[in-house]
Amino acid sequence: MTEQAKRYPVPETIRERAWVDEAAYRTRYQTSVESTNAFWLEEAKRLDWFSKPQTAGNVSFSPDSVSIKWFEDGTLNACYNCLDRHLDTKGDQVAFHWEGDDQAKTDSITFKALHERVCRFANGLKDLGVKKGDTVTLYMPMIPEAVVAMLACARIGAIHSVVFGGFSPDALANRIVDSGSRVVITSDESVRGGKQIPLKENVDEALDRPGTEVVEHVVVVKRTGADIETTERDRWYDDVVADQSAECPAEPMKAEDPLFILYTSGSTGAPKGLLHTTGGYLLYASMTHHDIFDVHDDDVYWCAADVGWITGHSYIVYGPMANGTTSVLFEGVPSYPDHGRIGEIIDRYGVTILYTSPTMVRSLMAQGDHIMDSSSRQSLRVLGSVGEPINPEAWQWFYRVIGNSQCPIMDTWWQTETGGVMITPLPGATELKPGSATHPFFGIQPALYDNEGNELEGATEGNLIIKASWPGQARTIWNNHERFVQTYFSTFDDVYFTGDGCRRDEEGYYWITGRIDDVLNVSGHRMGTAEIESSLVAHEAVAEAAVVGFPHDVKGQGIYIYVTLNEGVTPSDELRSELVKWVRKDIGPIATPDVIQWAPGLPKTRSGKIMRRILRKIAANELDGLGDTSTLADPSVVDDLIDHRAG
Ligand code: 6R9
Repeated sequence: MTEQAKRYPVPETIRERAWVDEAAYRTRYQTSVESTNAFWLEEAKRLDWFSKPQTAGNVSFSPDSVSIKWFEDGTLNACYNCLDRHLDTKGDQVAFHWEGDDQAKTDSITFKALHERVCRFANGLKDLGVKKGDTVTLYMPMIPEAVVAMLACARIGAIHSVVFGGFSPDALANRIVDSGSRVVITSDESVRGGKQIPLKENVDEALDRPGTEVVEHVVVVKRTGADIETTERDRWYDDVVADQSAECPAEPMKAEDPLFILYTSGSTGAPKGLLHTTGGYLLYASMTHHDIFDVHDDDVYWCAADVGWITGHSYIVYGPMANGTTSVLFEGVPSYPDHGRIGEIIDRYGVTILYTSPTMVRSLMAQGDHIMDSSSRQSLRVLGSVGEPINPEAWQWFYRVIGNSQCPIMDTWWQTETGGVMITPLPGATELKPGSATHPFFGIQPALYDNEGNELEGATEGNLIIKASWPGQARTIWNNHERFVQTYFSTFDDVYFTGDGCRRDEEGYYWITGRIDDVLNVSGHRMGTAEIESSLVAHEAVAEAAVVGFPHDVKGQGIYIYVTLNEGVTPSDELRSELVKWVRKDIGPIATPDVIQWAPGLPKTRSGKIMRRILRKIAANELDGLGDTSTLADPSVVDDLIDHRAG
């Protein structure tokens, strides 16, 4: 039997105590799509509402009137649901076991202690003039203060916009300007793999850019104590919280009031700020977290993502905290001080649920099985994967080596736009097939369309769309509803277009095949080819650039760039490394090009459109399948590109 065809039935020990078994999945799924509103009103009881909603969805996917609302008449506070409501029963339970990059640096914070810290900082933010509806940008390492800051914003009704700490000053500046943030929260430095990254210096550089004058204050957490420059607008975090009361009422928010903005890459243009609102998002994050990881009170849960991504928002902060789950928060990287780190953390805290990415699995797999010898990982019960397709070999290794062949793997497919997981197994309900995200979560109605918008039935492959709304869905793009409509609701009528391709097998299992647009997925990080191209053409030596993805053993996809230089510029290795540095500096290390090929010409149609299909094939070294090149303005450029393939 091929690896891919192997199946993994639900382990008996898991089924016995699972919240959802196979029969329950079937009946509840049926109800969720047949009586959608009644289903979600019932599920809404998972949250504590200041006033309970009487209505569920009020949605239009029609392109001229796209509008998505859930539980409109309800009021609640996300922070209250994550902290206050646990205090009576779980006040002394650990909310986060924090482990620093240096493993000697740790902190275990109870729900009660976290509540106090959040209230003090929330009061501090108020003193800095932050009000309900204001946006606040966070540019922070994986330290407890990042969670404190997110929840403090939610507590007072401010909208947080978390920018991943690996982004450059320019990328940060663009996000600060677009979101209109009046306050930025950062730290002196961050530490990853023993190296310091100058976050505060990056913020200062970002705030030199035009448009950032809206920023009134920068709050700085002392992480390393590095000697940093300070300006008038800076406030030390410690000073902001000093003398603040540990009481701060949680602001009653309408379910549709914004909770956060999170920027992500699209196929064209600048990154877009997806807006998530309070009630529907929180319900969907907590319910998916509860059912997909089958979370019980004695679990210790670890999502090894960064809070700068949607996975961190939904499955480090809001989902687990709303469920009162004890979690691990890890500042460092899996390879430092050595590759045994992940296993050692699992043993140290008795982690029962591990949620990570295929890239991390592949990077450990490349080291060989022995790197797991320094840990037993016997506490693990359930594993999860997110961010990109997991190839069956990596799935098997994750299962056999990390999970000791005892733990089912939840391959969860979802997006920044979806707020929470959409297609996934459930531990007590789903027979697994390595590489398949299996079945839709409750309330989710996926379908496969051909390019003309006809629904395809049975075993087939096509464009993945979702037929009806769900509470966790993003409501709009900040400042640009038109782009929201254009991107997700104009390709096909009356459905949400995901941008992913997908196959469905004879048994109705879904297999995500990857992006069908010009979005790259490098180590689970989304990047627009257009963003990288516009960075390159801003360099004085570059006339034109075309970026495509190519298969990469560890990262899933690597970045392959074809560069046409300006007249008179001589290609050289120095110029190549200069361009690599240029992109890293402009966008951030996650956009580091893997391969740059000099291209005297790019394959274009007669109307001037770059034929990326051909460039992708050359990058992947699939030279037999170039297809029809007769529509090219100059077919000979293809031969030149093949002759000079790089990498
Ligand atoms: C959560 C997250 C979304 C894109 C998505 C898809 C890819 C995510 C996946 C997966 C195959 C999975 N993706 N999970 N592909 N299997 N289990 O990653 O959000 O950063 O917005 O990326 O990631 O292509 O469209 P985001």
